[in-house]
Amino acid sequence: MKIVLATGNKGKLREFREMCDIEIIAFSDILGEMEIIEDADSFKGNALIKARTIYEKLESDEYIVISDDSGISVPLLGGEPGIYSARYAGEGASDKDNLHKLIDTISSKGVKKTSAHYTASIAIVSKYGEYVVHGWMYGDIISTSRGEKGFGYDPIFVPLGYNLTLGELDEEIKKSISHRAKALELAKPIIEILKRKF
Ligand code: ITT
Repeated sequence: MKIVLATGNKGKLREFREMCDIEIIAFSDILGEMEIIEDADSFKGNALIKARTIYEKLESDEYIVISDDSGISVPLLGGEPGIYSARYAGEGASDKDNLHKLIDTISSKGVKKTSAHYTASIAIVSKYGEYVVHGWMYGDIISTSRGEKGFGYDPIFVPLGYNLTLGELDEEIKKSISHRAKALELAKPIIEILKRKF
């Protein structure tokens, strides 16, 4: 039995590896790079598409496949970018392009700070069934990028109860409060039970 992470996002892979004490293989190390069409209308739906696609491509029932679909939602923008966070600035946009699009969008509304939250949906697919868990992190986004830590929208996200962005805060703090950490806390016992079944 092996655990495979169905993500092409290096930031997610790093965080999963740092937060789990089990060996996690990147799907690309087995299957090479692959584009997966994420056309569901929810984080849960897209997480399931990614985990199911990789599970099927692996063509072996000896794997537990985990995926993460995540994003940032801004109530001022009607919940955008939400499930479109990875392509907010268009198809093929980089993290920096998306970050600057969000800064420009809130700035154009005359706002320097507004509430936002991250969502992470983690799907687990194996021969013993499919599971999905969620985690959230609430805070504000600001119109100035600060700090180099984390990835994606982290340089403008200030978690509730803090004054610094996730780009500036110690990475240990993100690992203790993040949407991904919270979803993983729910995913870990499921993975443990599944591991024992193999
Ligand atoms: P995979 O689908 O291959 O996992 P992706 O980057 O396309 O990689 P998503 O479709 O789930 O992943 O999009 C998530 C986007 O939301 C990601 O590109 C980031 O911009 C943002 N995001 C999610 N979690 C984040 C976090 O912890 N910190 C900063 N940005 C995050």
